[in-house]
Amino acid sequence: MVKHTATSVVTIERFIIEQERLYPHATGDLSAILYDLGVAAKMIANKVRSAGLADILGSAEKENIQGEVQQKLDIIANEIIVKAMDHGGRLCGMGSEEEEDMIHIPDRFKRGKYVLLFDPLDGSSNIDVNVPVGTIFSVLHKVSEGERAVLADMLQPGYEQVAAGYVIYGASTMLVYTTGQGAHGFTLDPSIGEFLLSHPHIRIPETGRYLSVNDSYSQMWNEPTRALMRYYRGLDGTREAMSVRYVGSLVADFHRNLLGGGLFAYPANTSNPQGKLRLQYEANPLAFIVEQAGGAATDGHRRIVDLKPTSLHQRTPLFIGSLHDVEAAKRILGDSVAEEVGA
Ligand code: AHM
Ligand code: MG
Repeated sequence: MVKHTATSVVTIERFIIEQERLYPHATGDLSAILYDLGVAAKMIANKVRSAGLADILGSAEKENIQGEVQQKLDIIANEIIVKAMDHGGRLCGMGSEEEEDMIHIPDRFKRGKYVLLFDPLDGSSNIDVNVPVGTIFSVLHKVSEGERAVLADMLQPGYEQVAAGYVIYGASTMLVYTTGQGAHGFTLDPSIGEFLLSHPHIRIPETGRYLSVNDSYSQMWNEPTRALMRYYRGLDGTREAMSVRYVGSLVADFHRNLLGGGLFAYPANTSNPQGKLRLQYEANPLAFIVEQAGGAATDGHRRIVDLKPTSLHQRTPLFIGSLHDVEAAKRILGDSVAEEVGA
């Protein structure tokens, strides 16, 4: 791979092309998908930035100044991605956290050999209070015969992902992605409208500083989960206490922990016995990225990317982040999660 110095200006387009050259048989289709996702991300970033304003301007009649009916931003983000991705001729189908069924590519467009799974606007309940939200995506090869995607194409385990990434709409907009050659981050320069390479070869510290978990569920956790959280907080005297940081926006919590070291946990609880987060739209793509950065992800018993999905919107408990902290989750929870999942 070409080595970039701190002073090189590398656009995401150039970086994607350089990565493609590592695969002599690459057709350019995956590169085009990633590039189109970058364009969709810029469009969503623009909507997110003006969200508060649009609400004020549209509040009287529920219409904005262009006369369009106000829509929830997660629906808008969903539409932006579908419209940006459906006509490129590289995808044969999509799955979105916002849509119950698979999204087919209209007959008027050419179909390709990839499927795209995405959460268009994760953490969207945070929009109203100006807290970062994000988009998460996962790209898989089509495995079925025929032109159209079928459910089996969407239900592949995470280790089959060919690319995955997320966008965080925060103080700046960042896109982080992997194609299995490391995890790389790009920051949107709003003055030129380009994502520029800012975080090449991200490495997550092996032991984390931060613990991200919604503690208000502690009464609904099983005893091993409570013991694990006591361990992370240093209450059992075997480790230094982690600092608790919980935004409640997965991408924001994950991003901080990826760069600074830490663990995000959304364990099963009595009201969410399978956890809350979606395997294909949230857990798998972030697991691919964190593993590429030297971290890990588990449901407490098995590696996230080894789980075999059985439905499109499957949920999973998730412990993701710094390697040693994820290993602790497996060590302390392993047996109890194995019992819950019947493994
Ligand atoms: P969403 O996909 O409906 O936005 O829900 C996912 C979000 C994550 O971003 C976040 O980590 C989690 O839900 C927070 O859940 P809770 O409020 O139960 O802590
Ligand atoms: Mg989500």
